[in-house]
Amino acid sequence: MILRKLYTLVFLQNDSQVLLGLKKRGFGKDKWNGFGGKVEPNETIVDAAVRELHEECCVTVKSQDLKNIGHLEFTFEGESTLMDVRVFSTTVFKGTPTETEEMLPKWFNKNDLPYKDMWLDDKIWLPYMFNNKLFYAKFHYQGYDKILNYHIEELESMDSFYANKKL
Ligand code: 6U4
Repeated sequence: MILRKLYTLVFLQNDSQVLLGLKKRGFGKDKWNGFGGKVEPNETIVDAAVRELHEECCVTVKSQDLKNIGHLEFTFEGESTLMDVRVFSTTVFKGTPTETEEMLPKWFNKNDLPYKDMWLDDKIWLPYMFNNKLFYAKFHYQGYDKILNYHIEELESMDSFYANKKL
């Protein structure tokens, strides 16, 4: 039996840059990543995305400004959990990204990202995000530094993807 766990992942962008955070603790420590975390019981996915972004870098977004642009699934050899990660993006936000106990935020040029200190899968799907393409991708890892296999596809709409997907 696979246990599916829901997570959010939010990217703030402008024309040339994207905000990443250096994770200071927990899963993905020392990697540059988007902002997000577990969806708590009794909150919607988008509300979790808004909450985690604020908790991790003190930036405020309105839920209606967050665009769901992708769906990621991660499994790890020998583990029964599937990480179901809902990816969001926005160019509209309030506040200055500020370091917290969990994340050190920094703006990067989209064509000069610190890929060697990011999850290996990011370089496979981030180009979809930067080219405004919706995507679904799944990755099967051995440990945290090796992808055994993966699949990625462009989607026409997230709504029709979720309507057809059994979750
Ligand atoms: P706590 O218990 O508060 O430390 P929480 O913040 O709820 O945890 P966390 O930080 O474990 O959750 O969430 C993991 C974050 O990492 C989510 O935003 C999803 C993201 N993530 C997981 N695997 C990823 C991967 N391979 N590539 C990527 N982001 C990933 O870019």
